[in-house]
Amino acid sequence: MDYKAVTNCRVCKSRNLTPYLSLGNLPLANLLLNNIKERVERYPLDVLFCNDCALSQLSIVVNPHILYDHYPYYSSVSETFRKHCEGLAKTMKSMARIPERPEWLFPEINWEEKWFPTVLDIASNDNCLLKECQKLGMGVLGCEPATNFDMEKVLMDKLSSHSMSADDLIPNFNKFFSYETACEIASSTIRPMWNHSFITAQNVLAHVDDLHDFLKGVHFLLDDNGVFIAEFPHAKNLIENNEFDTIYHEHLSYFLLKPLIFLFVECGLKIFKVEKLPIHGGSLRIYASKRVDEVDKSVEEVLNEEEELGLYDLITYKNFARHVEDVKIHLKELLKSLRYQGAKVMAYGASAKGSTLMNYCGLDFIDIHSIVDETPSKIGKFTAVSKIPIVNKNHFYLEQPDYILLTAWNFKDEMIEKTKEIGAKYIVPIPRVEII
Ligand code: DWN
Ligand code: ZN
Repeated sequence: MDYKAVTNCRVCKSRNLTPYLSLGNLPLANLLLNNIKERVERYPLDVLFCNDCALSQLSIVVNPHILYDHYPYYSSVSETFRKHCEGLAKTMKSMARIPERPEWLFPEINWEEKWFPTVLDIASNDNCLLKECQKLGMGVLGCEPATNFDMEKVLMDKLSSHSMSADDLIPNFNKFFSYETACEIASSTIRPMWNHSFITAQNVLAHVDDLHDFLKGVHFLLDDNGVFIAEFPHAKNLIENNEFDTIYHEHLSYFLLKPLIFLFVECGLKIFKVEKLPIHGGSLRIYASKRVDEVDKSVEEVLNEEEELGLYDLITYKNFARHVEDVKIHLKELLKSLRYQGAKVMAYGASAKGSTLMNYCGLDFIDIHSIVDETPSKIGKFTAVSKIPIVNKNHFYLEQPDYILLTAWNFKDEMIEKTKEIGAKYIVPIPRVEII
């Protein structure tokens, strides 16, 4: 079976789930075709609201091996994201406290300068974060189930111009993270988890079906002074900014802080601080530990904000669902009128969210000439169903488009900066269709 239906809330196990948005039967967002005749499976893309804990979640779970055994998305392609990771690495370094043992072990050493923790990054992708941690001297270990990253590492390093010597190689557990994987990591000699270590999980919680098992693994590996740091798109931004294109089969959950606090407590972890980040259309970064003396006021502030915005009420989600269709109507109208004018429209970013946008709106190669993407593994392929060719950045200069649709609008500034000399106008689809 390719997928299973969700009957109980992933966080609180309630069966009181109400569907509020259906985007139709869509292909998997990161499925790219080698040729346009390939057969493409479609899966229902419907979102449910848990009336008990306010978690939004998809109505189905696609077999993760289909989604992730080969994963074409490389985090390092975006300089904005690399800088974001650099910031997180520096934050961890500044939080690292020397454990007691080294001080008495070698009293002549200045441990404040010399002590660096080990960072285990879950779903480490192309090591974007771990490379930044490594630059600061930290011990690093990745856990990434996709098999393609090792093979393409050299190519990616050239691309991101952050060269890697053999000494810098980052050990990776080629597995989905779970309690079982955590036990293997703990028993392995590959890189021991040290006292005061960090476990990071950027943009992975939303992809996990069994969150209890995942956090059991985190709890098992984390020592009493360790910190778990997770980042995920905040469902507040999904609703407020009409970011419906971030809904696709990989994203099983759309998190508010409230259900996560409940979940973490159940798993023996306490969230002690929350930060709002602009990355990926607006994300939260949460800090959690086993032992917490003081909870930062940011936790209460975010909870209050969620409540004031009505994010714990079903009606808010039903209203959101009504706005989603506006984008479809306006984008289709705009592209149709541009076609009648003879304008050439290309897109920038063969992103997963671009797949939802184009397939939900029913766009194809007649509306969009081609999509530029700088990820080597995406170039030369075609988007599923919409059948739009993915080409390298030189094609902007060859084709001289009149308009560029920003299918990765979350990296708008970086993309405009990189293409401004082309002189095209930009179509920004989210939160509403706009030309700039
Ligand atoms: O959770 C997920 C989110 C965080 O990232 C994953 N499921 C997959 C991914 O979603 P996405 O594909 O919608 O993300 P991005 O990062 O918005 O995709 C941007 C695309 O554009 C990538 O294919 C890289 C490409 N790109 C580029 O070619 N040049 C991006 C930038 C910034 C550029 O300058
Ligand atoms: Zn629930």
